[in-house]
Amino acid sequence: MATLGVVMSGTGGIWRVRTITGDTLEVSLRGRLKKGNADALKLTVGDDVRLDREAHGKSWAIAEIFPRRSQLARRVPGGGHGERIVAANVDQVIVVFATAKPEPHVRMLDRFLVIAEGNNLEARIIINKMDLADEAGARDRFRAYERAGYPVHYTSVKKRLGLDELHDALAGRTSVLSGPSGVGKSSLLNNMYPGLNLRVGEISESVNKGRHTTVGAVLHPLPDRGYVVDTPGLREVGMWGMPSEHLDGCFPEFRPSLDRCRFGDCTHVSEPDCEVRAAVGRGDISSERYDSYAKLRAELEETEKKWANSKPVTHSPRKRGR
Ligand SMILES: Nc1nc2c(ncn2[C@@H]2O[C@H](COP(=O)(O)OP(=O)(O)O)[C@@H](O)[C@H]2O)c(=O)[nH]1
Ligand SMILES: [Mg+2]
Ligand SMILES: [Zn+2]
Repeated sequence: MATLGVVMSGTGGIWRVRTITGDTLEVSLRGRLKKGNADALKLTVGDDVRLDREAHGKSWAIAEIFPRRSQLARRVPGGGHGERIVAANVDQVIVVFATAKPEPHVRMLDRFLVIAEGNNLEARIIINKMDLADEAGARDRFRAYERAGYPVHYTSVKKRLGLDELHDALAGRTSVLSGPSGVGKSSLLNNMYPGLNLRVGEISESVNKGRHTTVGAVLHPLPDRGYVVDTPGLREVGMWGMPSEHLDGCFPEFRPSLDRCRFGDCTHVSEPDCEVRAAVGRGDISSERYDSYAKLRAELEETEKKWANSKPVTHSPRKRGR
């Protein structure tokens, strides 16, 4: 007997899978799919799977992982090599910040957006707690993101602002919700989907503290067929060794300029006749976004240097591919 399902969460080798009939089963992974096995795909939240009933038993096991249409990956915390897949089959990344309490951190916002772009995922932004802000000021502050092409939702859970539009943007899609704790992610979801009953005011990171195996993300099915992935532990979010020369393409508003720099491999930091810097000078690219680019670029180059030094000497230097 077999059935199909989607992986909702996993800890310590036990996976919670929601089947197509709406049941939630706790299952394990068939041996030949386990990591260490050469062609095994590392199972993650959002994966579509086939479950088989164990012979002579009542329990089910994951027998097949279907190919992914997309994924969200991040670098392993602690600066190690490799990447961790946060979620599979993701349609969009939604980055949530608040106008205040906590203050928005635009560098972190830019970092999340680069991660979405680097994974070829659409991104949108939520600016919550609009009840604590002057509306015109808040919209001004995030105008550069709208100009870069990101949809920006200005919301307030307290005043119930912008929630219908946000609800529409989530319907029927798999969205990864990320952002610092305290900005109102759980409150937003509870308000739009009262059945979810997520804890408000709780730091999700602490849930898994002290455990050896953690598979951070949790997939929540939505009543209108979409899914939302709640991701703990994004404090350590990194850029999983993206090649530094790909970073400029992860800033959508830079793209029209990239072919027009004098040098084809322009880093847009100090080269003459750089069209990106010219666009910053004209005000076509926001200088804050450009500063984020320069900072992230330096960070990626630093990482590349470290990784190059730690490679075995028998290997000739080679560009990291994906
Ligand atoms: N003033 C105001 N407070 C909010 C709003 N949304 C959430 N909060 C409060 O912000 C705190 C953190 O909310 P929570 O949903 O747990 O944030 P999360 O950590 O991002 O999931 C709670 O005290 C909420 O009541 C809002 O729109 N306005
Ligand atoms: Mg929360
Ligand atoms: Zn340039």
